[in-house]
Amino acid sequence: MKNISNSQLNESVNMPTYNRSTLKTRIVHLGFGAFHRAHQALYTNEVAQKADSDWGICEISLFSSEKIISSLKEQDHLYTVAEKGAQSTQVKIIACITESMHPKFNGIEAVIEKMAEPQVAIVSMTITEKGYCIDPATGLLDKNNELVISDIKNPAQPKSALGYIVQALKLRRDRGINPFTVMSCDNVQGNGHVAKAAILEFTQLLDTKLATWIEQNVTFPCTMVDRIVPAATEQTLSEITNLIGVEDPCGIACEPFRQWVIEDNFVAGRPEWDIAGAEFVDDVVPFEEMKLRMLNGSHSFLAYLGYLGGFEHISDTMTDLSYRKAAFDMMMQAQAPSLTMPEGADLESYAALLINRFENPSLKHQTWQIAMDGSQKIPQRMGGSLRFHLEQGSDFKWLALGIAGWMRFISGVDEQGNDIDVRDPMATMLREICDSHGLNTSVVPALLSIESIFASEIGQNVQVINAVKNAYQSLLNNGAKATVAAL
Ligand code: NAI
Ligand code: CS2
Repeated sequence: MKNISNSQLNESVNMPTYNRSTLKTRIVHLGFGAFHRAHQALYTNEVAQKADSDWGICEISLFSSEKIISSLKEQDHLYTVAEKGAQSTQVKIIACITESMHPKFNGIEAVIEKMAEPQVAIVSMTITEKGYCIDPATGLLDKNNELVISDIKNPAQPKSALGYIVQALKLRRDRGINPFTVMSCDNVQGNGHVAKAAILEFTQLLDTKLATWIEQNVTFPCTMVDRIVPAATEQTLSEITNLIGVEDPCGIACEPFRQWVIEDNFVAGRPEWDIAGAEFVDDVVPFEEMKLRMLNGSHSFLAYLGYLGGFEHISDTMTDLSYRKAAFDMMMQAQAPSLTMPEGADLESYAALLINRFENPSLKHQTWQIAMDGSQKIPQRMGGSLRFHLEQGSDFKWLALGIAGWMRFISGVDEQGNDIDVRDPMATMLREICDSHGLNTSVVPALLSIESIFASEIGQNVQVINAVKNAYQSLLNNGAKATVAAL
């Protein structure tokens, strides 16, 4: 079959010039999704291109994605990233992937054996917020999670990412092989701390000695990751075909901007990602908090209110001045005051840059896509800042409207009476609550009392209940567009 590895690409496309045969699988990555393809893999590719690096990646997806992994194999692990600015597009070919696996093709044992290979120094992850099997409000392991229950019963046949990592670390300890670093690249507040806490708690349930060994030997750096990478569509893939000259089912489009701030805490070495623009720092948490609250918080706000207001993409919401102003105010009035940043951080410029990124008309980032998994996202995008405003006695109307927008969205019916496809790991429970109340403000306290989303000091707070009820009532009476305009 004609593909990127065996065909003449368009003349304008530059293939990396480094010697791929010198790369070793020193990173195993879990979650070959849209984001990783345009972020960590691209940084690693650039390091190989610019320096004498032997860091290659084995790509593994534990859930679904069989098709993308088999396509990647068919094209010799090469694929395209198209960086789409408002005016122009830059194409990059990524060549640092050494191999790929999927438990469905290779079996669970082979995947664990790969992670246990002595030269593997980092196991990294983009497995979405729900992949950590935590209670979103507390950030601690959810022992009732069905994957956790199954993995504790049958640890040699894990299903969760936690189960795979722990099993691989067990093999390494038993064989006297050095441990690897576990690096989360998900949008999770304190992602390294959360990964560590979840893995240790999980291991405690299996083998306390192993838990102690992991605690003493494995590192879990926190990372702040940023690049807007919408899910690929037919249109994206056909644009990529036009740009490179052959079809690339693994191709992905993203914005030109990228940022990666990494806590420099690696137990077995790491690539020099700084060569490609990453920053290594001692404390990532303030940067993570800034990004999660200002970018992702306003993204979720725009996703719920935008979807309800009839906007398909984030860039469409930016063409409405009320939405644009509301997003900026959400960043500056609701989120920025709640942050403690290192000296010199300029949050106003950061907010202006975010609005500019959201405006990019070439990126077709669906409001529906961002609205997904709200139960996992809202606590970290809005919970911390809500707590801050309650303590300060300051205005939190943007947060109240964002939460009301989520509640209206998960009702499953839009403002025209059409069904909404609500995707969330807690969808069944949310559906039952919404159905039992209908489109009525009585649903607000019922949803606010779900403690895994809203800690009781938030969910039971009368001020919060009233503010969200008012916003919800306004959405019912006036619709999303008018409510945002009146904010
Ligand atoms: P995607 O849907 O393209 O890929 C998701 C990946 O996660 C797939 O490889 C899937 O196999 C894996 N996965 C899903 N559920 C899992 C589970 N329970 N356990 C283990 N693996 C699981 O999504 P995308 O865009 O790659 O985003 C993934 C994550 O990356 C996001 O949730 C977010 O935390 C982070 N991220 C995404 C950005 C973006 O703009 N797309 C930007 C910054 C961070
Ligand atoms: C988005 C993020 O899907 C979402 O929830 O808010 O994936 C966002 O695009 C990235 O975090 C940008 O770095």
